[in-house]
Amino acid sequence: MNELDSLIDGARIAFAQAQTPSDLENAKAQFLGKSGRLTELMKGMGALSVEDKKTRGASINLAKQAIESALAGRRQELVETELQLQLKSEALDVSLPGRQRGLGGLHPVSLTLERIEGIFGSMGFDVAEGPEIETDWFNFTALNTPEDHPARSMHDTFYVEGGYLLRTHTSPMQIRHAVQHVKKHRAIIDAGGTMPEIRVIAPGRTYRVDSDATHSPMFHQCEGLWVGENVSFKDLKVVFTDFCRTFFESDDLVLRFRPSFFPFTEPSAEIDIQFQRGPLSGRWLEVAGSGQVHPNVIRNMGLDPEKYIGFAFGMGPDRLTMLRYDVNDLRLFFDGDIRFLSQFQ
Ligand code: 2NM
Repeated sequence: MNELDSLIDGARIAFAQAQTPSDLENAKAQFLGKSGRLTELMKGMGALSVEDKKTRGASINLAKQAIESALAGRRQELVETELQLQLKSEALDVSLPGRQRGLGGLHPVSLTLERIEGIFGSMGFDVAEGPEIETDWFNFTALNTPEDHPARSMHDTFYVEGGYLLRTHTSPMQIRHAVQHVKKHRAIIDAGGTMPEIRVIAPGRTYRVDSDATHSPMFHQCEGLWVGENVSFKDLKVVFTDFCRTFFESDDLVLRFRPSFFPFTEPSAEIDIQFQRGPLSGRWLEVAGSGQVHPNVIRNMGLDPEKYIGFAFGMGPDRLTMLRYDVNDLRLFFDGDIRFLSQFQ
């Protein structure tokens, strides 16, 4: 192998060994640089004859071209390799699942309210919803609550600006609904005809100045009202018994109506339930208050208490939720801890 061929071979080997563009530039300098091997050969031509210079020059030029082409080839290879590495390191796995928005769900108390509405709905009750900021009239006076009743004190009720208050129960909604109903059927009533019965429940948020393990300043209530010309305590008992058995999915659930007192009903009764099976079996649990709507309240609905009679009840959906799901601290419902709340989905 002549000197020039071995020089070309040497260059190819050196270029092949270069792993980076800067390696390659160093290798290039060794052969094509100012004091590179090829340049040295050219400098050595000075002593040759004109004839020899021609042939030698042509040979060196060919060698130079071969080295430059080897260099260009290797450069291209390195660019390719670098691109492949970059593509690999920046690769996206398009088959990975995307970042998903968590599925929302209903609050356990909302689930209970939906359940209550479904059961009473199937028994022909409407659902009435209305203001949480109420007037003294709808929250107390219309419900036959005396001026000096302790529930009206600032220790028990949240008063807000303008003489308004945060409703302490959902009964004011019963009055609002009854008044609307009576207005709608005024003509029939005045003509001495038969007004369609009022059958309604009022679920929603209520507020009292109270806060411990079993009381929250905001809590839920659901009141029920049934007014007609021919309604009796028997109807209240049947409806509420059926409700409790359906709600707790327990056909042998027993109810007890215990005499009590409320300003808006007379007579009044506390309603207790007793499970016959399960962890709570045998214990009496208070779940609602009830009674025959007081004649003064019937009058405030715009009806004649000599002709119309009503039965009402009020229960706490928060407590019903605790019983149904065996939760022992009311505050868990209102802490907003997603780990607790997501268990009910
Ligand atoms: C209760 C207990 C007893 C009640 C009364 C009325 C109305 F509007 F007819 F007067 N609504 N709800 C009532 C009766 C509520 O809760 C413990």
